[in-house]
Amino acid sequence: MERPLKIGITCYPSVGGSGILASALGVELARRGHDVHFISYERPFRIPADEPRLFFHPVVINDYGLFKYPDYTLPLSVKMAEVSRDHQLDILHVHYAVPHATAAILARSMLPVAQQPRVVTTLHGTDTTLLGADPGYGPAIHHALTHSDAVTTVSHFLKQETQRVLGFDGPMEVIHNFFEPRPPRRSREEVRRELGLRDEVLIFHASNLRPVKRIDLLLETAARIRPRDAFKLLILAGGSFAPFAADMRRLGLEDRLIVRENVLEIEDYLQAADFGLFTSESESFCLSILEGMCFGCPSIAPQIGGIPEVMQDRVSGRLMRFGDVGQLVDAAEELIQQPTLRTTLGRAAKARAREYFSAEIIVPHYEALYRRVCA
Ligand code: GMT
Repeated sequence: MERPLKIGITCYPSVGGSGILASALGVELARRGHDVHFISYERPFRIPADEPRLFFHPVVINDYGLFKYPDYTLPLSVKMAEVSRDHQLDILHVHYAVPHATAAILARSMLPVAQQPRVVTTLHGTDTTLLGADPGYGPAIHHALTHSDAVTTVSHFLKQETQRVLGFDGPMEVIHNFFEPRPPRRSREEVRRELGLRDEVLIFHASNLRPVKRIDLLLETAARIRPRDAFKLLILAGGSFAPFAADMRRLGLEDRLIVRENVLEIEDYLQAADFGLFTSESESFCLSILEGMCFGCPSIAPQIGGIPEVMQDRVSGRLMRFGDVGQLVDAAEELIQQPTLRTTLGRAAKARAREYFSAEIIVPHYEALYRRVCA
Protein backbone atom coordinates (compact mmCIF):
# COMPACT_ATOMS: atom_id res chain seq x y z
CA MET A 1 0.00 0.00 0.00
CA GLU A 2 1.25 3.50 -0.86
CA ARG A 3 2.09 5.80 2.04
CA PRO A 4 -0.47 8.47 2.95
CA LEU A 5 0.41 11.96 1.72
CA LYS A 6 0.69 15.23 3.63
CA ILE A 7 -1.35 17.77 1.75
CA GLY A 8 -1.77 21.50 2.33
CA ILE A 9 -4.95 23.07 0.91
CA THR A 10 -5.56 26.78 0.48
CA CYS A 11 -8.94 28.12 -0.60
CA TYR A 12 -11.42 30.90 0.08
CA PRO A 13 -13.14 29.75 3.27
CA SER A 14 -16.47 31.53 2.85
CA VAL A 15 -19.54 30.45 0.89
CA GLY A 16 -18.46 29.99 -2.77
CA GLY A 17 -17.95 27.23 -5.29
CA SER A 18 -14.16 26.94 -5.14
CA GLY A 19 -14.12 26.92 -1.33
CA ILE A 20 -16.90 24.32 -1.15
CA LEU A 21 -15.05 22.08 -3.59
CA ALA A 22 -11.69 22.49 -1.83
CA SER A 23 -13.23 21.83 1.59
CA ALA A 24 -15.01 18.71 0.36
CA LEU A 25 -11.79 17.50 -1.27
CA GLY A 26 -9.87 17.97 1.99
CA VAL A 27 -12.47 16.03 3.97
CA GLU A 28 -12.48 13.18 1.42
CA LEU A 29 -8.66 13.02 1.37
CA ALA A 30 -8.51 12.88 5.19
CA ARG A 31 -11.09 10.05 5.17
CA ARG A 32 -8.84 8.21 2.71
CA GLY A 33 -5.97 8.35 5.23
CA HIS A 34 -4.01 11.44 4.11
CA ASP A 35 -3.05 14.28 6.47
CA VAL A 36 -4.74 17.46 5.29
CA HIS A 37 -3.70 20.95 6.43
CA PHE A 38 -6.02 23.84 5.52
CA ILE A 39 -4.25 27.19 5.38
CA SER A 40 -6.51 30.24 5.12
CA TYR A 41 -7.66 33.39 6.93
CA GLU A 42 -10.69 31.55 8.38
CA ARG A 43 -11.65 27.96 8.94
CA PRO A 44 -13.54 26.84 5.79
CA PHE A 45 -17.16 26.59 6.86
CA ARG A 46 -17.82 23.09 5.53
CA ILE A 47 -14.98 21.26 7.29
CA PRO A 48 -16.13 19.36 10.39
CA ALA A 49 -14.50 20.36 13.71
CA ASP A 50 -13.67 16.81 14.76
CA GLU A 51 -12.43 15.17 11.56
CA PRO A 52 -9.30 13.05 12.20
CA ARG A 53 -6.19 13.94 10.13
CA LEU A 54 -7.65 17.33 9.25
CA PHE A 55 -5.94 20.47 10.56
CA PHE A 56 -6.48 24.20 10.20
CA HIS A 57 -3.72 26.84 10.23
CA PRO A 58 -5.02 30.42 10.32
CA VAL A 59 -3.20 33.19 8.47
CA VAL A 60 -3.02 36.23 10.72
CA ILE A 61 -3.05 39.57 8.97
CA ASN A 62 -1.84 42.66 10.77
CA ASP A 63 -3.56 45.88 9.86
CA TYR A 64 -0.57 48.21 9.59
CA GLY A 65 -1.65 51.83 9.34
CA LEU A 66 1.08 52.58 6.79
CA PHE A 67 -0.53 50.34 4.14
CA LYS A 68 -3.40 51.88 2.20
CA TYR A 69 -4.39 48.34 1.07
CA PRO A 70 -3.84 45.46 3.53
CA ASP A 71 -1.72 42.65 2.08
CA TYR A 72 -2.75 38.99 2.36
CA THR A 73 -0.38 37.33 -0.13
CA LEU A 74 2.79 37.71 1.93
CA PRO A 75 1.45 36.47 5.32
CA LEU A 76 -0.24 33.62 3.42
CA SER A 77 3.02 32.61 1.73
CA VAL A 78 4.90 32.79 5.03
CA LYS A 79 2.27 30.55 6.68
CA MET A 80 2.38 28.13 3.72
CA ALA A 81 6.17 27.87 4.02
CA GLU A 82 5.95 27.39 7.80
CA VAL A 83 3.29 24.64 7.57
CA SER A 84 5.16 22.95 4.68
CA ARG A 85 8.37 22.87 6.74
CA ASP A 86 6.83 21.92 10.11
CA HIS A 87 4.58 19.18 8.68
CA GLN A 88 6.80 18.11 5.77
CA LEU A 89 4.05 18.64 3.23
CA ASP A 90 4.29 16.68 -0.01
CA ILE A 91 1.75 18.86 -1.80
CA LEU A 92 0.41 22.39 -1.57
CA HIS A 93 -2.90 22.33 -3.45
CA VAL A 94 -4.22 25.83 -4.06
CA HIS A 95 -7.73 26.59 -5.27
CA TYR A 96 -8.28 29.79 -7.23
CA ALA A 97 -5.14 31.35 -8.67
CA VAL A 98 -5.37 34.78 -7.04
CA PRO A 99 -3.56 35.14 -4.73
CA HIS A 100 -3.24 31.50 -3.68
CA ALA A 101 -1.08 30.19 -6.54
CA THR A 102 1.23 33.20 -6.39
CA ALA A 103 1.61 32.79 -2.62
CA ALA A 104 2.36 29.06 -3.02
CA ILE A 105 5.13 29.68 -5.57
CA LEU A 106 6.66 32.25 -3.25
CA ALA A 107 6.32 29.92 -0.24
CA ARG A 108 8.06 27.11 -2.08
CA SER A 109 10.96 29.35 -3.09
CA MET A 110 11.45 30.39 0.56
CA LEU A 111 12.28 26.79 1.54
CA PRO A 112 15.43 24.71 1.06
CA VAL A 113 15.01 22.33 -1.90
CA ALA A 114 14.63 19.25 0.32
CA GLN A 115 11.67 20.84 2.11
CA GLN A 116 9.85 22.16 -0.93
CA PRO A 117 6.33 20.79 -1.51
CA ARG A 118 4.95 20.25 -5.01
CA VAL A 119 2.48 22.96 -5.98
CA VAL A 120 -0.83 21.95 -7.59
CA THR A 121 -3.04 24.82 -8.80
CA THR A 122 -6.73 24.33 -9.54
CA LEU A 123 -8.36 27.04 -11.64
CA HIS A 124 -12.04 27.57 -10.90
CA GLY A 125 -13.34 30.20 -13.28
CA THR A 126 -13.15 33.92 -12.73
CA ASP A 127 -9.46 33.56 -11.83
CA THR A 128 -9.01 32.97 -15.58
CA THR A 129 -12.07 34.44 -17.29
CA LEU A 130 -12.06 37.74 -15.36
CA LEU A 131 -8.75 38.27 -13.59
CA GLY A 132 -6.74 36.48 -16.28
CA ALA A 133 -7.78 39.18 -18.74
CA ASP A 134 -6.82 41.99 -16.33
CA PRO A 135 -3.33 43.33 -17.18
CA GLY A 136 -2.80 43.94 -13.45
CA TYR A 137 -3.21 40.21 -12.70
CA GLY A 138 -2.74 38.20 -15.91
CA PRO A 139 1.09 38.08 -15.95
CA ALA A 140 1.23 37.07 -12.26
CA ILE A 141 -1.32 34.29 -12.86
CA HIS A 142 0.62 33.10 -15.92
CA HIS A 143 3.82 33.07 -13.87
CA ALA A 144 2.19 31.04 -11.08
CA LEU A 145 0.77 28.50 -13.55
CA THR A 146 4.12 28.13 -15.32
CA HIS A 147 5.84 27.43 -12.02
CA SER A 148 3.16 25.09 -10.61
CA ASP A 149 4.05 21.38 -10.71
CA ALA A 150 0.55 20.66 -12.02
CA VAL A 151 -2.44 22.72 -13.10
CA THR A 152 -6.01 21.48 -13.18
CA THR A 153 -9.21 23.10 -14.42
CA VAL A 154 -12.76 22.21 -13.41
CA SER A 155 -13.99 21.90 -17.02
CA HIS A 156 -12.77 21.52 -20.60
CA PHE A 157 -14.22 24.95 -21.25
CA LEU A 158 -11.99 26.49 -18.57
CA LYS A 159 -8.92 24.72 -19.93
CA GLN A 160 -9.56 26.25 -23.37
CA GLU A 161 -10.20 29.66 -21.82
CA THR A 162 -6.94 29.45 -19.87
CA GLN A 163 -5.08 28.74 -23.11
CA ARG A 164 -6.91 31.55 -24.91
CA VAL A 165 -7.06 34.29 -22.25
CA LEU A 166 -3.70 33.74 -20.56
CA GLY A 167 -1.84 32.24 -23.50
CA PHE A 168 -0.81 29.43 -21.15
CA ASP A 169 0.33 26.39 -23.14
CA GLY A 170 1.60 24.17 -20.32
CA PRO A 171 -0.08 20.87 -19.38
CA MET A 172 -3.47 21.10 -17.70
CA GLU A 173 -5.65 18.26 -16.52
CA VAL A 174 -9.42 18.61 -16.49
CA ILE A 175 -10.87 17.27 -13.24
CA HIS A 176 -14.55 18.06 -12.94
CA ASN A 177 -16.06 19.19 -9.64
CA PHE A 178 -17.84 16.79 -7.33
CA PHE A 179 -20.46 17.20 -4.64
CA GLU A 180 -21.26 14.88 -1.74
CA PRO A 181 -24.37 16.21 -0.02
CA ARG A 182 -24.62 16.00 3.73
CA PRO A 183 -27.88 14.55 5.01
CA PRO A 184 -30.47 17.34 5.37
CA ARG A 185 -31.13 18.29 8.99
CA ARG A 186 -34.84 18.96 8.47
CA SER A 187 -37.52 17.24 6.39
CA ARG A 188 -38.74 18.65 3.06
CA GLU A 189 -42.09 19.44 4.72
CA GLU A 190 -40.45 21.34 7.59
CA VAL A 191 -38.41 23.47 5.20
CA ARG A 192 -41.39 24.18 2.96
CA ARG A 193 -43.34 25.22 6.08
CA GLU A 194 -40.49 27.57 7.07
CA LEU A 195 -40.65 29.09 3.59
CA GLY A 196 -44.42 29.63 3.91
CA LEU A 197 -45.21 27.45 0.89
CA ARG A 198 -48.62 25.93 0.22
CA ASP A 199 -48.61 23.99 -3.05
CA GLU A 200 -46.42 26.35 -5.09
CA VAL A 201 -43.58 24.92 -7.16
CA LEU A 202 -40.30 25.97 -5.54
CA ILE A 203 -37.64 27.23 -7.95
CA PHE A 204 -34.17 27.72 -6.47
CA HIS A 205 -31.24 29.90 -7.43
CA ALA A 206 -27.95 29.73 -5.50
CA SER A 207 -25.01 32.04 -6.22
CA ASN A 208 -22.86 34.87 -4.92
CA LEU A 209 -25.01 37.33 -6.95
CA ARG A 210 -21.94 38.90 -8.56
CA PRO A 211 -22.47 40.71 -11.93
CA VAL A 212 -21.51 37.58 -13.89
CA LYS A 213 -24.59 35.78 -12.46
CA ARG A 214 -26.92 38.26 -14.24
CA ILE A 215 -29.47 38.57 -11.48
CA ASP A 216 -31.24 41.14 -13.68
CA LEU A 217 -32.14 38.30 -16.09
CA LEU A 218 -33.14 36.02 -13.22
CA LEU A 219 -35.58 38.59 -11.79
CA GLU A 220 -36.94 39.52 -15.23
CA THR A 221 -37.63 35.85 -15.92
CA ALA A 222 -39.38 35.39 -12.58
CA ALA A 223 -41.51 38.47 -13.23
CA ARG A 224 -42.78 37.04 -16.53
CA ILE A 225 -43.66 33.50 -15.41
CA ARG A 226 -47.41 32.76 -15.47
CA PRO A 227 -49.48 31.98 -13.56
CA ARG A 228 -47.77 34.09 -10.93
CA ASP A 229 -49.15 32.20 -7.96
CA ALA A 230 -47.94 28.79 -9.22
CA PHE A 231 -44.37 29.26 -8.04
CA LYS A 232 -41.99 30.87 -5.59
CA LEU A 233 -38.33 31.63 -6.28
CA LEU A 234 -35.93 30.89 -3.46
CA ILE A 235 -32.65 32.80 -3.77
CA LEU A 236 -29.83 31.31 -1.72
CA ALA A 237 -27.48 34.27 -1.73
CA GLY A 238 -23.80 33.98 -0.90
CA GLY A 239 -23.67 37.62 0.19
CA SER A 240 -26.23 40.38 0.51
CA PHE A 241 -29.39 40.60 -1.60
CA ALA A 242 -29.89 44.26 -0.61
CA PRO A 243 -28.52 45.71 -3.91
CA PHE A 244 -31.35 43.90 -5.77
CA ALA A 245 -34.22 44.84 -3.45
CA ALA A 246 -35.24 47.87 -5.53
CA ASP A 247 -35.39 45.75 -8.72
CA MET A 248 -37.45 43.16 -6.90
CA ARG A 249 -39.98 45.86 -5.90
CA ARG A 250 -39.98 47.48 -9.36
CA LEU A 251 -40.85 44.09 -10.89
CA GLY A 252 -43.56 43.43 -8.30
CA LEU A 253 -41.82 40.29 -7.07
CA GLU A 254 -42.06 40.85 -3.29
CA ASP A 255 -44.63 38.05 -2.88
CA ARG A 256 -42.82 35.62 -5.23
CA LEU A 257 -39.28 35.82 -3.88
CA ILE A 258 -37.86 34.20 -0.77
CA VAL A 259 -34.30 35.21 0.03
CA ARG A 260 -31.94 33.45 2.40
CA GLU A 261 -28.44 34.87 2.77
CA ASN A 262 -25.25 32.92 3.56
CA VAL A 263 -27.06 29.68 4.28
CA LEU A 264 -24.87 26.92 5.66
CA GLU A 265 -27.47 24.11 5.49
CA ILE A 266 -27.86 24.25 1.73
CA GLU A 267 -29.00 20.61 1.63
CA ASP A 268 -32.14 21.43 3.64
CA TYR A 269 -33.25 23.86 0.94
CA LEU A 270 -32.14 21.82 -2.07
CA GLN A 271 -34.29 18.85 -1.05
CA ALA A 272 -37.27 21.21 -0.73
CA ALA A 273 -36.82 22.66 -4.24
CA ASP A 274 -38.44 21.46 -7.47
CA PHE A 275 -36.04 22.89 -10.04
CA GLY A 276 -33.21 25.41 -10.38
CA LEU A 277 -32.94 28.56 -12.50
CA PHE A 278 -29.61 30.08 -13.58
CA THR A 279 -28.90 33.00 -15.91
CA SER A 280 -25.09 33.52 -15.70
CA GLU A 281 -23.19 35.04 -18.60
CA SER A 282 -20.09 33.02 -17.68
CA GLU A 283 -19.80 29.81 -15.67
CA SER A 284 -16.85 27.43 -15.76
CA PHE A 285 -18.89 24.63 -14.18
CA CYS A 286 -21.75 25.88 -11.93
CA LEU A 287 -21.49 23.81 -8.79
CA SER A 288 -24.99 24.93 -7.73
CA ILE A 289 -26.50 23.03 -10.66
CA LEU A 290 -24.67 19.90 -9.50
CA GLU A 291 -25.80 20.47 -5.91
CA GLY A 292 -29.42 20.49 -7.11
CA MET A 293 -28.85 17.39 -9.30
CA CYS A 294 -27.71 15.44 -6.23
CA PHE A 295 -31.23 15.95 -4.83
CA GLY A 296 -32.99 15.03 -8.07
CA CYS A 297 -33.59 18.68 -8.82
CA PRO A 298 -33.04 19.57 -12.52
CA SER A 299 -32.07 23.09 -13.61
CA ILE A 300 -32.80 25.49 -16.41
CA ALA A 301 -29.53 27.22 -17.34
CA PRO A 302 -27.77 28.95 -20.23
CA GLN A 303 -25.81 26.88 -22.71
CA ILE A 304 -22.53 28.60 -21.91
CA GLY A 305 -19.11 27.82 -20.44
CA GLY A 306 -18.82 24.46 -18.71
CA ILE A 307 -22.56 24.04 -18.03
CA PRO A 308 -23.11 21.62 -20.96
CA GLU A 309 -20.44 19.39 -19.38
CA VAL A 310 -22.55 19.23 -16.21
CA MET A 311 -25.99 18.45 -17.66
CA GLN A 312 -27.62 17.67 -20.99
CA ASP A 313 -30.64 19.41 -22.48
CA ARG A 314 -33.94 17.50 -22.13
CA VAL A 315 -32.11 14.59 -20.47
CA SER A 316 -30.93 15.88 -17.08
CA GLY A 317 -32.00 19.55 -17.28
CA ARG A 318 -32.77 22.34 -19.75
CA LEU A 319 -30.16 24.37 -21.66
CA MET A 320 -31.25 27.71 -23.09
CA ARG A 321 -29.77 30.43 -25.28
CA PHE A 322 -27.97 32.88 -23.00
CA GLY A 323 -30.02 35.98 -22.23
CA ASP A 324 -33.20 34.76 -23.97
CA VAL A 325 -35.74 35.57 -21.27
CA GLY A 326 -38.68 34.41 -23.41
CA GLN A 327 -37.11 30.96 -23.75
CA LEU A 328 -36.33 30.82 -20.01
CA VAL A 329 -39.93 31.72 -19.17
CA ASP A 330 -41.32 29.04 -21.53
CA ALA A 331 -39.02 26.40 -20.02
CA ALA A 332 -39.93 27.41 -16.45
CA GLU A 333 -43.67 27.34 -17.22
CA GLU A 334 -43.29 23.90 -18.83
CA LEU A 335 -41.54 22.54 -15.72
CA ILE A 336 -44.09 24.17 -13.40
CA GLN A 337 -46.99 22.62 -15.32
CA GLN A 338 -45.43 19.17 -15.81
CA PRO A 339 -44.45 17.44 -12.57
CA THR A 340 -43.76 14.22 -14.49
CA LEU A 341 -41.19 15.99 -16.67
CA ARG A 342 -39.56 17.42 -13.52
CA THR A 343 -39.35 13.95 -12.03
CA THR A 344 -37.93 12.39 -15.21
CA LEU A 345 -35.25 15.07 -15.63
CA GLY A 346 -34.54 15.04 -11.87
CA ARG A 347 -34.01 11.26 -11.79
CA ALA A 348 -31.60 11.45 -14.74
CA ALA A 349 -29.83 14.41 -13.12
CA LYS A 350 -29.33 12.51 -9.87
CA ALA A 351 -28.05 9.42 -11.71
CA ARG A 352 -25.64 11.58 -13.75
CA ALA A 353 -24.36 13.28 -10.59
CA ARG A 354 -23.60 9.86 -9.05
CA GLU A 355 -22.06 8.44 -12.21
CA TYR A 356 -19.77 11.35 -13.12
CA PHE A 357 -19.52 13.85 -10.28
CA SER A 358 -19.31 11.91 -7.01
CA ALA A 359 -16.32 11.92 -4.65
CA GLU A 360 -15.78 8.23 -5.44
CA ILE A 361 -15.24 9.09 -9.12
CA ILE A 362 -13.40 12.41 -8.84
CA VAL A 363 -11.14 12.25 -5.75
CA PRO A 364 -8.98 9.37 -7.12
CA HIS A 365 -8.06 11.66 -10.05
CA TYR A 366 -6.56 14.16 -7.59
CA GLU A 367 -4.80 11.39 -5.65
CA ALA A 368 -3.29 10.01 -8.87
CA LEU A 369 -2.13 13.50 -9.85
CA TYR A 370 -0.49 14.04 -6.44
CA ARG A 371 1.34 10.69 -6.74
CA ARG A 372 2.56 11.61 -10.23
CA VAL A 373 3.96 15.00 -9.24
CA CYS A 374 5.59 13.48 -6.12
CA ALA A 375 7.21 10.60 -8.03
O1 GMT B 1 -17.85 33.21 -9.32
C1 GMT B 1 -18.29 32.29 -8.64
O2 GMT B 1 -19.36 31.73 -8.81
C2 GMT B 1 -17.45 31.79 -7.52
C3 GMT B 1 -16.37 30.98 -8.08
C4 GMT B 1 -15.53 30.47 -6.94
O3 GMT B 1 -14.34 30.42 -7.15
O4 GMT B 1 -16.01 30.16 -5.86
O5 GMT B 1 -17.00 29.97 -8.87
C5 GMT B 1 -16.24 29.39 -9.86
O6 GMT B 1 -15.84 28.13 -9.34
C6 GMT B 1 -16.90 27.20 -9.10
C7 GMT B 1 -16.32 25.93 -8.49
O7 GMT B 1 -15.40 25.33 -9.35
C8 GMT B 1 -17.63 26.91 -10.44
O8 GMT B 1 -18.68 25.99 -10.20
C9 GMT B 1 -18.19 28.22 -10.98
O9 GMT B 1 -18.76 27.96 -12.25
C10 GMT B 1 -17.07 29.24 -11.13
N1 GMT B 1 -17.67 30.53 -11.47
C11 GMT B 1 -17.51 31.10 -12.66
O10 GMT B 1 -16.88 30.59 -13.57
C12 GMT B 1 -18.20 32.40 -12.86
